[in-house]
Formats: sequence, structure tokens, C-alpha cells
Amino acid sequence: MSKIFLASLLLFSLLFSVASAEPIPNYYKPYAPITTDKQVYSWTDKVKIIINAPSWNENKNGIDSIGDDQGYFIKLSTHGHDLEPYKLVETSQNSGVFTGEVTLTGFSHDADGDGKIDTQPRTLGSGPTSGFLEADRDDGITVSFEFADGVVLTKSAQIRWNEGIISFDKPSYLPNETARIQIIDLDMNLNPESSDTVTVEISSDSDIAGIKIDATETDEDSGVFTANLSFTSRDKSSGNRLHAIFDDKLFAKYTDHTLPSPFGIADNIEITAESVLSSNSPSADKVTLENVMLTDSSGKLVEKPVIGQQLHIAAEIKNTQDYEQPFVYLVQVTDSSGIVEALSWSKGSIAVNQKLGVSQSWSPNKPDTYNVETFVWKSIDNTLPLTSSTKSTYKITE
Ligand SMILES: [Ca+2]
Ligand SMILES: [Ca+2]
Ligand SMILES: [Ca+2]
Ligand SMILES: [Ca+2]
Repeated sequence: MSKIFLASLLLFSLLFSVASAEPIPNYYKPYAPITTDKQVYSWTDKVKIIINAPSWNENKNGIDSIGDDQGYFIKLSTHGHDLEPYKLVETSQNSGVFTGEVTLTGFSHDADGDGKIDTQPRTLGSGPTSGFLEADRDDGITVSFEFADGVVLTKSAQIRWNEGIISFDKPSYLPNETARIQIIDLDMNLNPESSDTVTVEISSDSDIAGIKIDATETDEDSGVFTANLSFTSRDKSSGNRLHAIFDDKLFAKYTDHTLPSPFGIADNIEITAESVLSSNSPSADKVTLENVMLTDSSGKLVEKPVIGQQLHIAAEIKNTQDYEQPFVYLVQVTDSSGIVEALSWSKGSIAVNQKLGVSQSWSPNKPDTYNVETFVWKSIDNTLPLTSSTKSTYKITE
């Protein structure tokens, strides 16, 4: 090894050891960073503050505090309100790290649309964890600390409302399953010390009016709410049980009354999610369709239909489920070149074990060979077949 190399190595070591020694606080690049546990808060959040200030660790064998010494105050402020002085305490005897909390209390507002104010805005307390501070919707919180004479350190975080999110935990459910509905709305964590609730409106194709159920916050401070829902095909909806039958769409709706800009403070929107109640055996017939035939107006079988005759495409539908089944009976008539001559339907609902006669009329206006198809669907909007379609061919003469 050359002498020059050894010399440079020595010099480097010296420089390095100087650079890594305990630095002297430079008040213009302050050695006392303030941090908050989030960058963005909602209006009623709890804000946790940490100030790393080793030079304020005066007693290595005791818990020190900062913020309430005359001339070296800590101030917590939002646009319209502030708390000063506010004391923070050392995390352990010799840490030089100081912490505290303040709970935002928002402003007077009906957060769930029931006509009653849900907040208790107040500004009071002197730390380290007992403080309350009012905040507006589009606001910010600033922590400032007079760290040394004439040196004020500050740290700011935003305060905002959030648009809620709602979801079912699965895209479809079997009738014996329990659905879990989740709403995330950080603004409805109105009390960060206890579990809050929000209301969800649940409905199905078979129960459009539906039910309202409570969703409970997953812990005291999460802003995430869940509710469980079960299903009944025979009974009416009640409690956390929704009336729904196979292949019903399921709807969950949350109305958010705490919306971010550019919405107004008084605005609300409905946030929705959808799922489906699916059948164990999707291919199984929900009803049977029998005795499809051409009749006259008195219900007598027509064997030789002619032009201009008032014909009826009649059939019998039987419910094979153990619940009432809504349906549409749809008839389509096409001529020999595939043009649709007639299309009509009727809708109804069929009770358990009931057999129902249905028919659609058709009056042929030219001699031809026609295809007559019949379909039984759940509804015109939900064209799920409840049974197989049928197809018959009729020759119409002059
Ligand atoms: Ca100490
Ligand atoms: Ca309210
Ligand atoms: Ca809460
Ligand atoms: Ca919201």
C-alpha cells in the first residue's frame, strides 16, 4: 500500500468521524422535526403529534415536557381556532422525543341527514392528550413550536372530507350465505374514542322498498363500517334479513352527507353497490311450461288456423319452487323468412305449487308457415329463463 493511499484513508476517517458526531443544532435547518401521524385528516379525527427535540431532554433520568414553558409555547391551530400553550410529554426518561394528541371536533353539521346535528364543536384543553380543536371542511392543522428564542418550527397537515365507498364482499351469494357490506367513510368516525355507526339501505328485486340496517365501525377509530345481511325467500324482510329470491339483484345504498369539494357542504349523494342472490343449480327450472297450444277465444284447440282468425298461444305454468315466483310469459311469432310478425308478453306472479293458465293473442294476416316461440323469464329487465323456451310451427291457410 502506498503512503499516499494510507494518508488519504486516514484523512477520510477523520472527516467521517467529524461528520457523524453529535451535530450542534442549526436553528435555520432545525434539528427538531415535527411529525403528525397522517398527512390528511378528516374533520373529527384524532391527530397524533411527535416532536423530536433532544435538546429539550433536560433531565436524563426523568420525563420532560415541552410546549408550556413561557416563551417556548406549542400552538395547535386550524383556520378559525387555536390552542396555546399545548404541552407534549417525553415518551421515556431519556428519549428526547415528545408526543401528544388533539381531537378535532369539526363544526356544526348533520352528518347523516336525519335533521339532527351530530357534532359537538369545541376548542379547549392544554395537552398532552386532552385537547379538542374545531375544524372546517377544507381546513388544515398547524403545529408550531417556539423551539428556541426567535425560532418557530411548524408542521401542517390537511383536513378534508372524503367520498364514501360501499361494497358487497362477494359478487353473488347463495341463499344460506351471509353477505357482508362494507362502507368506508372516514368522515363518519365522529368519535375517535368509540365505535360509530352508519345506516345502509338494502333492497332486492323482490323487495324494492327494502330495509335499513346499521353498519358498525370495525374499531373505535377506523372509519370503516360493516354490516351482515342474510336472506329469506319465503318471509318478509325484517331485522338484518332481506326478502330475496333466486337471481334477484341485491342493492346496497349509503347516502354520504360529508362530501369533499367541489360538492357543497349541504350536498349529499347516494353511493351504491350491487350483488346477486344466485341459485345452487342455475340450470334447474324454476317453473314448468306445459300444454303450449293454439286455441280460439273460448280456449278450444284450433287445429286448422286460418288468416284473420283471433288465435291464442296458451300454456300452463307451474311453480316448482317453495317461494312465490314473478315471471313474464313472452310469445314471439316469426314468418317463414324470419321476420317478427308478433311479439307480446304478460307478467304475473305465481304462488307456491300454483298452476296458472297464460295466453297471448295473435291474428295472422297472410298465408305462411309461422314459428311460434314461447319464453318464461323472470322479468323483462331480468331475462333469466325460468324454464326452457318452446318452438312450434303452424301453417296458416286462406
Ligand atoms: Ca428526560
Ligand atoms: Ca344527524
Ligand atoms: Ca369512532
Ligand atoms: Ca363522506
